[in-house]
Amino acid sequence: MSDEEDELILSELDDDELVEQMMDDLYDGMKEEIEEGVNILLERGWAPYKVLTEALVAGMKIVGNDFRDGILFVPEVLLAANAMKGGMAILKPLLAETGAPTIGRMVIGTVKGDIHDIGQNLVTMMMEGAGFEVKNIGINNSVEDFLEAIAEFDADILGMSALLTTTMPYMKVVIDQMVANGIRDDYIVLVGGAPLNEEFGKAIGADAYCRDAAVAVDTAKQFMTNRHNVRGG
Ligand code: B1M
Repeated sequence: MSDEEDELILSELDDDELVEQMMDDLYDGMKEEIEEGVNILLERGWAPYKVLTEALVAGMKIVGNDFRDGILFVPEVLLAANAMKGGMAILKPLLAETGAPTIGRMVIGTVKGDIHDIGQNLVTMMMEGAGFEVKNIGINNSVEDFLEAIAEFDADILGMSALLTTTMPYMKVVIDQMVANGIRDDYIVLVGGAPLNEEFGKAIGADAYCRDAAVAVDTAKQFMTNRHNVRGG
């Protein structure tokens, strides 16, 4: 690395250069630099959601592509994920700061066999920011984990996340068990994760597939409104 690069001062970069640099830093798993970049963009008046999507999520997409193409390997991707989480931790309270009244309760978790949690953590943050109460039960959840959590938390919505083509069929296992227990229609079931699509969501009996966290918020709001209308009369 040259002296010039050693002396790079993030706060001296303009917005475009900084975002580009943050993508490089995310790629290199540099958590402190990511945290600093996030803080600088916020100080410059960027909305937390803009920082999240345009710097962090966009940066993670590049990591994902190179992981797919065999350029990056698990240890590097773990470091990138750790750097991303550092940035998300700063944004979390800001996204949740709307002071909106609770509009619904959701349990969310990644399905059995799957340990990817960045996407569902992001959905959690955005849902909380929109006024939902969310219980995030983490990774690698069995049918029993999901069913216990929705009952205990008195959830309106069950959200399931899967990032692997090998784990996404487990969502159907959960939904089938809900049907067998006669509780399927008591909950709104939303599913998401990179390998899913709308067709898959329909095929497994979910209420909706959510492409990203913003869609998850809109979809959840829509279903909650319909639910209240039905209940109200
Ligand atoms: Co993994 N991994 N990974 N990985 N990993 C993927 C998913 C992969 C696509 C990479 C690739 O090849 N391009 C590939 C899956 C291929 C496939 O199944 N077809 C893959 C693989 C193969 C693996 C391993 C098998 C690798 C190995 O060991 N050889 C292994 C499996 C581990 C396991 O789960 N059992 C593995 C491991 C890992 C790490 C541990 C290194 C790390 C995870 C760290 C962590 O999460 N704490 C990791 C990562 C980081 C990725 C990529 C690079 C990034 C995922 C991510 O965080 N994206 C990923 C590549 C990719 O997705 N392009 C990849 C950012 C996040 C914001 O997006 O999660 O899509 P996403 O969430 C979005 C939407 O999908 C949606 O909203 C979110 C926000 O907008 N959404 C929901 C998600 N969940 C939702 C739930 C909802 C609603 C919306 O409910 C209502």
